[in-house]
Amino acid sequence: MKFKVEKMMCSGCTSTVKAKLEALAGVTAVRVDLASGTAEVEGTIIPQQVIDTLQAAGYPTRLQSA
Ligand SMILES: [Cu+2]
Repeated sequence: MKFKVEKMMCSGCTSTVKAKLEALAGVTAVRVDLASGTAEVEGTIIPQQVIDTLQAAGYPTRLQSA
């Protein structure tokens, strides 16, 4: 599934986002793209969990495509 992640400004942000997502149970792969402000997540996880995790880290997030 793909998410739109707001407020990622630098490679430090993308590293943080990637690490937060990789730490979630059920996630098998994460790709974060700074230019488009998106994160792709593979695995068995509910979208709201991704949204809540990134929101808590300071990055407003919404589901872009399932
Ligand atoms: Cu940053």
